[in-house]
Amino acid sequence: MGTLDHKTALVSGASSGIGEAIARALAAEGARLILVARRERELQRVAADLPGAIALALDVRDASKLVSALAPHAVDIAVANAGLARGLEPLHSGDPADWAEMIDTNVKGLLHVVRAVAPGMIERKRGDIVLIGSVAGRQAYPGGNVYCATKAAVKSLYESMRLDFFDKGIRVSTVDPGMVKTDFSDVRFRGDRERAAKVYAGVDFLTPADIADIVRFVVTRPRNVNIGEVVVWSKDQASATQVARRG
Ligand code: NDP
Ligand code: 8X3
Repeated sequence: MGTLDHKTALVSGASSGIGEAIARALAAEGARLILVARRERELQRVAADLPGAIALALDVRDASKLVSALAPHAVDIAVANAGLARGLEPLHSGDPADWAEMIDTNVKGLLHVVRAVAPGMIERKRGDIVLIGSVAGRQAYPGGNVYCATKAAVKSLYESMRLDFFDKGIRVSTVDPGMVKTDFSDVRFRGDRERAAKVYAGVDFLTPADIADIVRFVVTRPRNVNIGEVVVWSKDQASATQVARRG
């Protein structure tokens, strides 16, 4: 018996990294998973390990497809995790197309996920919404500009969602990690693996499983408990800009 038996959990960005680990952790508690991301093959790889999981190859930027694909499902737990960074340039040399991609995915995509599941939760008077923010939303760092702003927006939306949903049986949480070793920096630097590897070099970084364990804890508390904001650092990271490196 798991604590999430008979629950349906949606995880966006479940095709890799933190989202994949969250999906696996919630499935281990008995939840039936709905996995959302764009790369179907990666989603199928994850779904193959999770009995009863449904893979929806979708872009969270497409609100109407998300709403219609999720309409047949009663989602008890939604983890809005899909997100990305592009580039690390100062604003005066940044690419507006990169800004649009980050804002559309990290802010509007997250809103689309919540908009798709919240009406059903309100009808059932019960639900859990977990946002994956970032320490980058609490402290800006050089070149982080638009990415940091999108994560600051996630923190603000977390506060708004609590106000919108607190009297409707829905718990809202934000889990805000520091450096986690995933494909995040490969994506940010568009496949420049050498540059991406330097981000994590010599650091006892967080793992996706560390974050998944926290999300699992958040959604398995007794119903009277709502863990609001969780900020998670690697022990080697003091702030967005201060990281102890060995070697
Ligand atoms: P990954 O690159 O490993 O995972 C990102 C996930 O988001 C993938 O599953 C990707 O799937 C999905 N995704 C991206 N864009 C879209 C889209 N338009 N529609 C649907 N899915 C999308 O990185 P992480 O696991 O590190 O990132 C997960 C979240 O954690 C992000 O929100 C990130 O900002 C946040 N975060 C990461 C930290 C880190 O240090 N790694 C620290 C703090 C927060 P696909 O490409 O298949 O669509
Ligand atoms: C991802 C963590 O510090 O690389 O949100 O931006 S950081």
